[in-house]
Amino acid sequence: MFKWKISYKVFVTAFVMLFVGMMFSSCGMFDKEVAEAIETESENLIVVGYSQLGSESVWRTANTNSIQTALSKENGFFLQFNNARQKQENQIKAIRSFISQRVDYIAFSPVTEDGWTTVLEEAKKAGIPVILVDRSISATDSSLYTTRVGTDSYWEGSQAGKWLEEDLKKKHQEEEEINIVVLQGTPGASVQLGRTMGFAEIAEKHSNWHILEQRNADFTTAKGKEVMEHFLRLYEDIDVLVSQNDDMTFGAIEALRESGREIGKDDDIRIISFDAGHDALMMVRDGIIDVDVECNPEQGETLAEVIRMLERGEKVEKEYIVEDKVFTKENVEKYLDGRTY
Ligand code: GZL
Repeated sequence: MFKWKISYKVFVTAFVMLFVGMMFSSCGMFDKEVAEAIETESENLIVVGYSQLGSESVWRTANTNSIQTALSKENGFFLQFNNARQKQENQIKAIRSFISQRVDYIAFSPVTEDGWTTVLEEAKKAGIPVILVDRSISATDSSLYTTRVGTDSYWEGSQAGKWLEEDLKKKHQEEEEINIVVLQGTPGASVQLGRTMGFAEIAEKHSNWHILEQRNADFTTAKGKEVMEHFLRLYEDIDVLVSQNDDMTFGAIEALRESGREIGKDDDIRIISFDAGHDALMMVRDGIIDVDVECNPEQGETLAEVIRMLERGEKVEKEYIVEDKVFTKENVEKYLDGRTY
């Protein structure tokens, strides 16, 4: 059966020309140049519908900036950008609207890893390639997306565990009882599951490590402070805080300070954070955060390059992992100046 697949550009141009024509034809002023300008405007650009999961953290802002900068008109893209405000149903609505607009590509950062099969099957049926950015999905049918550009959250979690092993060894504390609390990110988010599992699998190797509680703090500073206050009320002796992003870490530090806990001294609570944004790295330099495992938000360039490869008909990998580092007081100084987020 012949499949109608008019591209976004043709669809928009036809609609706009009709609208503009109706506007001007009534007064005989239909301007051919206007229509041609509009057609030119969308004609030579790659149209990308992007659903961003929200704006919950410093990291997300940097990630959004990176995507909007890379997918600019000057770089050959026409970007339809939607902020889902942390709601999966908003992302699904946005993806459906991109499908009806017949964009050339759909890209999105899935707020949680489940619940995408139906809408991605609709995109597949419409013949629109889908690219995951940042987080991943649990869909068993990997043909539902072309590729993912992001980071390895399991690796990040295990780096945190390995740092704690080394730090305890360095301070001859590997035999001591270690009480740990964990501030987790959004429930069901692939990054939260990966970091949790990566750290837990290291912790399981040490019978003297005790994860007292892991609790969701939504990747936000406010929630991070609230949950840390809860931990401080419940647990007398906390040796390590694992906080799955810098924003929650900032909230936890506020709670610790308000509770009178001394932080930044050698025998204080160890603070392990993730993302490694500039402000958090200043705290690493000052000994307040002990280690910060980077999660590079600057994924826009890689996304743009992958789309260009697809445009040229080239084969792409199933995954593009952007490089992460682990920052401690010993190595952070030399990275502080050059950072862009
Ligand atoms: C990481 C990203 C996470 C960051 C948080 O891949 O999805 O979401 O760690 C952000 O800061 O909110």
